[in-house]
Amino acid sequence: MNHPPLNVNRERLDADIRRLAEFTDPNLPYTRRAFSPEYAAAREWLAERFRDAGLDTRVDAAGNLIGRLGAGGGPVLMLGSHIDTVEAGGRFDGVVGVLGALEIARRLRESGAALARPLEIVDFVCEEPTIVDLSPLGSRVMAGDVTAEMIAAAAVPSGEPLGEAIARLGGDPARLHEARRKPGETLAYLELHIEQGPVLERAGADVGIVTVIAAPCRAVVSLTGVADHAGATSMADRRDALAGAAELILAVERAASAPDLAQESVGTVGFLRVSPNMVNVIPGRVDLTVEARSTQSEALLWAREEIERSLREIAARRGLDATLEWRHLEEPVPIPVEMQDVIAESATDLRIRAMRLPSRASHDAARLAPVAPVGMVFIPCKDGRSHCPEEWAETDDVAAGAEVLARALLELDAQSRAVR
Ligand code: HGY
Ligand code: MN
Ligand code: MN
Repeated sequence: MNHPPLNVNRERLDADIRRLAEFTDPNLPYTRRAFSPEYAAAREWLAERFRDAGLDTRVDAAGNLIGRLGAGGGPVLMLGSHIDTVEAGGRFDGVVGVLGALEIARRLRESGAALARPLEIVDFVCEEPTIVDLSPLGSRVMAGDVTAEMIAAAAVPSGEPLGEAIARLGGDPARLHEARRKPGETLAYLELHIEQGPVLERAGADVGIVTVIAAPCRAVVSLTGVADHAGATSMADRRDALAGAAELILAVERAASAPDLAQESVGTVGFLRVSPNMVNVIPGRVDLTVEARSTQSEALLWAREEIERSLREIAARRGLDATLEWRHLEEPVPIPVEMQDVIAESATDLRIRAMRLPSRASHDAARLAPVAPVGMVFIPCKDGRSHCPEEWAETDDVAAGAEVLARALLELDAQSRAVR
């Protein structure tokens, strides 16, 4: 690979990351939920930055923000990620991928490095599970995995119809099919992302080459017992929905920590709502979410079946009614070895210490895999923390990751010249 380093502008990248972090819910650190006012304002700012960079900028029918460098038709190269966050999240999850892509596009223009293929950089709308069963929304629409009918039936947490929320961002659900990419239309999709775990930092590696993306499976669960007087109801007479939920939470933890699954699987109850949620009332109902993830399909299936079995046993023993609905099912996504290798070679040429590792988090890349060869470059994050205000990545690492990504992009572009 004899491509000159792109020399991403570290100071400009740092300033963009700091500025984007300012678009947050004023009452919460680093909260920019998809479709929120702060998200819309951040989108305006980002679109302006795309235009300043000389990119042909538009919002596709799904609400994805797309900046294009290079005219001409035919298959494109694509870089991207997302700028929406979880609640009280961080400043780098998704952000380093979008701003890293923008910086690469700017440096390509400034350096005059002409690509053979058009380059599109994308901020995918609603990557985080703001809508449990449709996120990551923008990349799934692009891959044909979310249809107009599914959008028409959905609403954002505020109750606003999802179609209207998408239209507010400049999308057009009535023309959703136009946002779809068929296999062959995208030569390669590359995503720069923080690892969101501790592996790179502990290994002293500067970048990670993702080998497989773990699959998140998410279920909504309700447990219904009998709300009653907390003082006058004997323990033997109770049907306490929250006590049942407590047992289920531990059962999820056990299922994910089973000896032959450990390391590959995780399980979490991240959301729980108690009704009526009063100090002197026995909880009559609990609604919660269960999430199971693994890089191994069979482990994921086992964990899901074990969680369902536990729920049935707990409900029967405690006289509770229980429902469980898997609203989001994914399979682990292996990264093509040739995509891993082009990234590995790129890091070697740049004398950047790299290692291959699985992604325990999920990403837009996972959803684009059915329609494009995908690759991911990870950078370390401090103490492996993410999805919290403590999330931190060094700008030097972001710049190094962007440099590796850019070199891999240039190589994929060069390889595509050979195939006309
Ligand atoms: O949950 C995830 O893995 C991603 O951050 N949406
Ligand atoms: Mn995230
Ligand atoms: Mn992310």
